[in-house]
Amino acid sequence: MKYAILNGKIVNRTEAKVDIEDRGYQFGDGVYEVIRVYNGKMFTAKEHMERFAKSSDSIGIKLPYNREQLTKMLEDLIEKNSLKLGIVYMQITRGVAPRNHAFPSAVAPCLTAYTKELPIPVNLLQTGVKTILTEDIRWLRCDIKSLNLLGNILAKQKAAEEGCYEAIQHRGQEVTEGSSSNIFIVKDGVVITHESNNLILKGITKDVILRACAGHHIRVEERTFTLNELSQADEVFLSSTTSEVTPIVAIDGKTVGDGQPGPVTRKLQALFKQEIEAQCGVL
Ligand code: PSZ
Repeated sequence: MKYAILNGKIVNRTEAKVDIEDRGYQFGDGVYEVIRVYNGKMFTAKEHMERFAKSSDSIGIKLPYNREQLTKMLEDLIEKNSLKLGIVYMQITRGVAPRNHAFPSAVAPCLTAYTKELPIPVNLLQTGVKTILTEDIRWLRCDIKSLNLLGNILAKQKAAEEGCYEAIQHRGQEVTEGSSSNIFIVKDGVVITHESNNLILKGITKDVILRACAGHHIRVEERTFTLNELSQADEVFLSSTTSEVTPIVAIDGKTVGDGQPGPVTRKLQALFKQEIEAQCGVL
């Protein structure tokens, strides 16, 4: 990556530095987005811009650019970096101010963005991944895509230490979401996933999947489900911007179904690919 965005301007990557008193650095006082790029085009860009605006609005950071300007800025960055397949990361913090928990008055927010090359994880999509269960210890506004990711990081690290790809979080008996993904179960042909409330991030991949279900007469229940339902599921999968629709084949060492990605998961992977190709061209 040769170039990055610093406060609305494309600069050399090496010049994109922020102050040690930036509130993003001191307090995690900011929000972010990760957008997938296929064939040099952003996938579901509009939805990501909307969520970015919503996250920043919910913590009282006023975006210095509108969604069209942000989109154009990221498109220019993708072009400058000749990115074909990867991600673009964008974040905004409340800005630079002497340390004090309360919001500083009249400080300019700090917007940064960069790109990263990233292949499609074809192997994981085909074979599926192993997961662990862990108690969800995060705050009660998981709908905000906050820079504060300690709960998520600790959950992911626990998974990594057990040789697993993802940690499935639960509050008591109720499954919420992965450390960086939404979780779905399939039971008797019905796709079940946590409703989008304050306890999870309203995944954009999740919404693409739910729209695909609606368009193909696949029944959906958006509701909380329990650890017991998870253990009895025919199929389990996760979704995220970079993991797309990834089958889950084991949870805490216990095989899901017959240990192979199931038919509904496979179907949703195919529909997801169709949607990518409709927006970004043939992969
Ligand atoms: O590259 C990566 O590892 C990524 S890119 C996006 C994510 C991870 N995770 C997004 C996410 C999340 O962090 C949490 C807590 N829940 C759900 C999701 C899925 O959101 P979308 O589908 O919008 O990426």
